[in-house]
Amino acid sequence: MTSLTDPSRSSHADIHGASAGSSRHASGKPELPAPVLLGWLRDMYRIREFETRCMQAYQEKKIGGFCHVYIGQEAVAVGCTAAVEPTDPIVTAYRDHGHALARGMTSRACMAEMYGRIDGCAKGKGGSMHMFDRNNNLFGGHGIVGAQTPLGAGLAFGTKYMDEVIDGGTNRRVTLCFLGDGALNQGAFHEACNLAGLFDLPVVYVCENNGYSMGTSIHRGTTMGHNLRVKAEAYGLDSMVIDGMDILEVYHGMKVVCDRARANSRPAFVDMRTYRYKGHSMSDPRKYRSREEEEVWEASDPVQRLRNRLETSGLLTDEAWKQLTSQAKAEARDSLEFADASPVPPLSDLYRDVYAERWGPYTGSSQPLMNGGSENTPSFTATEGKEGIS
Ligand SMILES: Cc1ncc(C[n+]2csc(CCOP(=O)(O)OP(=O)(O)O)c2C)c(N)n1
Ligand SMILES: [Mg+2]
Repeated sequence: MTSLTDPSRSSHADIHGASAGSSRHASGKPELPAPVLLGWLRDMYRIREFETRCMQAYQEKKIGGFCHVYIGQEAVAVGCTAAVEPTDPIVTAYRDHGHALARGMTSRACMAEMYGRIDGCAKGKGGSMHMFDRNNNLFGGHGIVGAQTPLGAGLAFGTKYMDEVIDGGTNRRVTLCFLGDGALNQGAFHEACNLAGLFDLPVVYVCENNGYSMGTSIHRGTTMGHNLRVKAEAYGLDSMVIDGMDILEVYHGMKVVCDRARANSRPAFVDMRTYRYKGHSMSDPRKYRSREEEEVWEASDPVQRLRNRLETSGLLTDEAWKQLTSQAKAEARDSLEFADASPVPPLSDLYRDVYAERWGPYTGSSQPLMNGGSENTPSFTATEGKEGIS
């Protein structure tokens, strides 16, 4: 099967190797090589172009169902993904296109999924909110607010169990579990934090605090909105506030948090301050906030910030920027054409990849039987994430 993984992303070995052995800025933060920074700029821009096209395709009714774009928040997915290894599990909510592309899913597989077509990452059965990529260790894409937070604890439990009980402590992993600020008020999140604290689970909860849960501002709907760290501290989690509009802050902050979680097998919580430029979903006219507020956030745009930084330091020429943007535009256009040409799944697919019978009783090695679809084996084994989805 053709690879659905983008082969041209920045290599994790480059990034982590550099931060381990390079010179340091006056700030004490490790210097990062130019190709890594240019790769991040490219990935953030690719996500933005991709989603701009998604919005157009949605208006043309090529995409159905719900669609929540990530525009404005790109530094979070790209910076966080760079701070962990490709083998570390990631799970997120429904605003998930950025995470999928940052993790290495191709824009073709992502767009075909948006279109509900057979070449989509979930064979067209999931749509916008359910980006899954098992070989890149992306475990969704979840539509119920907060539902992914116990899954994050479960993934961390799974990797810890495999590491400590089965593999003899040789392959420590850390799970990244993204959630919106609205999910802070779900009981599931608090249960998950309690278990993570109790069981020493290596999971980092990244709260993408964009200030709104649909049309409700965080200060109207959430206690201690000005200091979310106290919620995590109540469960014994490490915590940090990070400027999610600056990819360097995201990367460096997350590197510290994730390395610590991995080394100590302890959970952590990050209040990642960010902003979504567009409405909650495609049908939101954003009447609950002012244009002035939006402009303040747009002035600290993550793509422009990194671009300016690279231009000022002579690492990005006008020509290179033009090339980067035109490649990203071409990639997004290509994904639309690919999705349009991909077949609609046959009706018989309704009965594939569903459980054939109830799973149980659990014997320690049993797996649920799947009806006519792929084998349902757990996978924490992907290496560099180059295999694509099988
Ligand atoms: C349990 C549950 N309640 C309500 C909803 C409806 N709903 C969908 S998105 C959303 C807002 C969540 O906001 P937030 O967690 O801040 O994420 P953001 O959209 O800002 O990324 C709500 C209430 C839902 N999907 N699930
Ligand atoms: Mg929110």
